[in-house]
Amino acid sequence: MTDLATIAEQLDRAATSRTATPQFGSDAGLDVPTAYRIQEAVVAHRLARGERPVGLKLGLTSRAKMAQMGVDEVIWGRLTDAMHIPDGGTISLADHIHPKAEPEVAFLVEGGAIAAVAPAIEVIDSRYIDFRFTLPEVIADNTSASGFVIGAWQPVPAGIDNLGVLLEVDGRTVQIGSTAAILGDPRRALAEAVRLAGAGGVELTDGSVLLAGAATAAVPLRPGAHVRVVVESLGTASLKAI
Ligand code: OOG
Repeated sequence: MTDLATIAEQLDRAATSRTATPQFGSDAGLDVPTAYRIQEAVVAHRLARGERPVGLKLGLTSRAKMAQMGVDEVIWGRLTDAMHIPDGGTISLADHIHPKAEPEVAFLVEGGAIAAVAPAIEVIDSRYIDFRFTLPEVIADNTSASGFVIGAWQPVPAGIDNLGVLLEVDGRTVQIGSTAAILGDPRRALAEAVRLAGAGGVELTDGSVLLAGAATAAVPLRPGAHVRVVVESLGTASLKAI
């Protein structure tokens, strides 16, 4: 059984040195509750460097993502201010290991309810070699969280359970999906996040952002790629990889 702090340090070092780490394997004896404690310790390294918590993300909320990653349980991770990329902004590939983009819907949480919604892009960057991990391993790695772009916040429309979602790279559509892929209706994401994170003693305070999980599989970011997410009725969010 490897010590929690050692695993957390190894994952933090992989992120800061942009060098993927091997999986910990079954000898590490990781289970899900332990993995969330490691995640907390991994994020504590970021907070110690001055980052601020700004919200939570869900992962593997769609069949497409579960199938892509071979893991079939909803997971959650922590977002910090340093992960925020302005809409239309750039990300430097040199600051990442092997980043991928996925189309999402973001919620602004106030008073325990969804106050606004926005189209979003999540940048995931597994700290494990080849983006391969077990369920506890990806949880320990803060569910691959690396960056996020949020488009313009919108008032909550009457229905967001079946909006078309496109992921475009350089103007070409590379993934097509629907918000229905996100737990059947992305609004469920709030209840799931409250339940899952609450079990870990973490709350969505006023002003928190919640990323509801990808609607389609993720696509690798290549140098110069211009990525745009279009969510029907909500608008767009974009970034450029340099
Ligand atoms: C895990 C994180 C997946 C999502 O939205 O499904 C995720 C991964 O695929 O590396 O964030």
